Amino acid sequence: MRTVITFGTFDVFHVGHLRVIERAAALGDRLVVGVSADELNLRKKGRAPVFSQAERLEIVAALRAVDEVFVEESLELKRQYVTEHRADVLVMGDDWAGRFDELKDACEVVYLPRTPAISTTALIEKISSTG
Ligand code: C2G
Repeated sequence: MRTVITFGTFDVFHVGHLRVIERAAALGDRLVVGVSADELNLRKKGRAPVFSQAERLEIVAALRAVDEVFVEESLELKRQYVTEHRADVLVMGDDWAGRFDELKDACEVVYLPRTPAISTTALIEKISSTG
């Protein structure tokens, strides 16, 4: 059993999120997803997500590719999450390239290319500029 773990906010869920989750799942037998806490977003990005942590968890948990979800309380707890969930592979989009290389002694670390031309920030801007 090869367990894959990935992390994200997954706010205003879009196809870029879906693709990274599906590609992560394809790298193993079981996919665990850490969904960032509202508090973590406030602290790191200075704003609350559009969708609450409970809503984001519910959406991600409903995906066919996802076996388990949990709340990611801190960016600095990656090693603990990898150990707790017995992850063999950590997957992130390549906007995070190099950022988790220190975990390579605990698991395989893979950065996947992001889906171009789509982001939560761009979607929020697009929606707020129409009408
Ligand atoms: N992503 C992607 N293509 C896009 C947009 C996002 O592949 N066009 C990927 C990101 O690279 C990431 C995942 O989707 O792997 C989730 O993206 P975000 O919700 O923006 O997550 P982020 O706020 O970067 O994660 O420990 C990480 C934290 O949870 C924060």
